[in-house]
Amino acid sequence: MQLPQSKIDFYQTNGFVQIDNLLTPAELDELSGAIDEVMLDSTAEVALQTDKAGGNYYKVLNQRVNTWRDHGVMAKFSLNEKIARAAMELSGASGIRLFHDHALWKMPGDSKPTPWHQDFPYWPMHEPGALSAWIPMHDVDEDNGCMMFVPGTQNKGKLTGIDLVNPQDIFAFEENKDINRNTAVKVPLKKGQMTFHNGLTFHYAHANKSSQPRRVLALIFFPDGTRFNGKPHVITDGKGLVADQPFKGGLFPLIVKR
Ligand SMILES: O=C(O)CCC(=O)C(=O)O
Repeated sequence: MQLPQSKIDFYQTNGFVQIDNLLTPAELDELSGAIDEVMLDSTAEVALQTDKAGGNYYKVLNQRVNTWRDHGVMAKFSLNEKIARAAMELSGASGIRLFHDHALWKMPGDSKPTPWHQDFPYWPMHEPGALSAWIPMHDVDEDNGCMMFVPGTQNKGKLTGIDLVNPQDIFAFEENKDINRNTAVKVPLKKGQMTFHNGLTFHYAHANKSSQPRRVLALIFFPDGTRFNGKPHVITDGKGLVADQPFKGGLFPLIVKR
């Protein structure tokens, strides 16, 4: 095992966990340089979603997906075996595939929080189990967009997806009346620390009140064997996937297996 059992137990119980020093400072510096390049490269063949809801989405997140297909150094990290192995150990999967990578910049200025949501309702997958690694390029705290998680909420199952621009209050859902939002845990991170969270765990990120972009790489992994549910999604549209069949092939690479 690469991770201590205590980290795996924490993740299984709470639906998120902090992991330290999976990447070396030199690796993080290399990744940080590459993520800057892909975010500043307007020719890259990636989905830039700033036009959603008349540009208001930009106040929440400025994002690009599947940077690994455009930039070799991003590929080196998005397909990094240490990170994927951690995801495999935490999730208990027999193998881990990459769904997509996600450069997540929260811009300074009129920044909005990323509202409380689950990720899984947005993903075109039948089985839950997918999880994200959230890797900041620098220190993050409540002033520049660190995350919060509500422990145990991964056990709520799949709920209605939240509109990230005009958000519903997930805590007001009838099925969530038993959840106390004050149990949410704030997770400031130092450079070199990262979190993993289950796609079902309720999470939130603070607005960026600093003067610099908050720069994060999120990697979305799923257990080998997860089946495509046939619903539209920017990552899968036009890729010839067959509904109800497991994801496979080089677009969703199997990075590690037991
Ligand atoms: O980085 C953010 O602001 C939110 C990230 C998020 O929701 C996620 O990685 O699932």
